[in-house]
Amino acid sequence: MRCFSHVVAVLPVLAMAIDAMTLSIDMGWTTIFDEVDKDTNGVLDFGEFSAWLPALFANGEFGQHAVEESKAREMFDLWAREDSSIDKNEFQKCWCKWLKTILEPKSALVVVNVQNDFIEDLRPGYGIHIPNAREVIKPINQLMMEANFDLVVLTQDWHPKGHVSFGDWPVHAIQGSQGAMFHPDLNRAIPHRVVRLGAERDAWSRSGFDGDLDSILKENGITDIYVTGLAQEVIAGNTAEESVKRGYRTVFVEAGSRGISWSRMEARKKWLEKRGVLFLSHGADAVADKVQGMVEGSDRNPSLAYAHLQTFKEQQEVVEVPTAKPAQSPPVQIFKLI
Ligand SMILES: [Ca+2]
Repeated sequence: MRCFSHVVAVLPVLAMAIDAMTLSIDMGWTTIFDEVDKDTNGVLDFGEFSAWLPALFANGEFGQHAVEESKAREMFDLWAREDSSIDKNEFQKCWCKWLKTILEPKSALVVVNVQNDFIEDLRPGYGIHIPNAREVIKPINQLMMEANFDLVVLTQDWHPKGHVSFGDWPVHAIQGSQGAMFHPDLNRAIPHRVVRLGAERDAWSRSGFDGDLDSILKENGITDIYVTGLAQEVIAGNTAEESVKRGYRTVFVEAGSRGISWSRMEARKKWLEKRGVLFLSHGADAVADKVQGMVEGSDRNPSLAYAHLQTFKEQQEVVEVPTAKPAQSPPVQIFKLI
C-alpha cells in the first residue's frame, strides 16, 4: 500500500511528461528510464515497459500502432535477459542498439534500375520489358520530392557486351546505350548517388548490394532502407532480402515497383515478409505521405522494430568468461550483444 500511494502521488506528472508527442531522442535515455519506471524502484518490469509502448510506437501525432502481447514480451525479454526486469545498464544498451533508431532513423531510398530497357521498347530483341513499369515513375518522383530522405541511391544495371547474364536474360542495359540510361521522366534533380551493377563481364548483378551500395549506406550512417524499383521479384526483391540480412530495417514500397510474374511476385513478397521486410501497399497518391511520417520518426512502426530485434538475437553470442577459481566456480555466462 505504501508503494500504491506513492504511485498515485506522482502519476499525474509522469502521464504528462511522456507520450507520443513529447517522446524524442533529445530526452536522453536516463530521463526516459525515469519516466517509464513508474514505481521508481530503479528497474522496469513488463507492466511498465508495455504501458510505454503506445507512446514508443506512435502512428503520427495522435495514433498508435497495436503491438501483440507476445511480441511486446519478446521485446522486453531480450533487454531484460533472465531476471524479468530491465535495469539501467540494460536500458542503456537497449537505447543505443534499438531505441535510438526507432526514435530517429536515418533513411535511404534505394531506387532499383528504373532504366529504359526495363520500361520502353527501344530496340527489337533488346531489354526486359516489365508490364506497366512506367507506372513506377510518378510515385518514385513523389517519394524523392516529399519524403525527406537522408540519402537517395539509384542503382543502374551497366553491362558490357557479352555479359554473363545474357544467357539467362535478353540483352539489356549495355554500357553507354540508350537502354541503360535512367528513364527520362525519373527525377534526378535532387542530390543522389548512383550505384552501377554488373559492370564486369563475369560480375552478376543479383541485387543492389553487388555494387558499392553497402559502403555508401555505412558512410551515411543509414539505419532504414526503403527499396523500390524494377523488377519486384528479381533485383528489387533481392536488394530488400540482402538489406534485411545485413541488419538494416527494410521497407519495400510497392507503389514504386512492378514485376514480371504476378505469382512469383506474391511468393517473393510472402518470403520477404517472413524475413522481416515491411511491405507498404499504399497507392501512388498516399505512399509519399506515409513514408514521410516514417522517415521523420513520427510514425514508428513496431514491425520494423521487431524485425530489428531479430537481428540482435541472431548476433547474440555467448561468451565464456573464466573465473579466478575455475575448479570451484562454474563459468559465468555473459550474453553479449554485438
Ligand atoms: Ca519499476
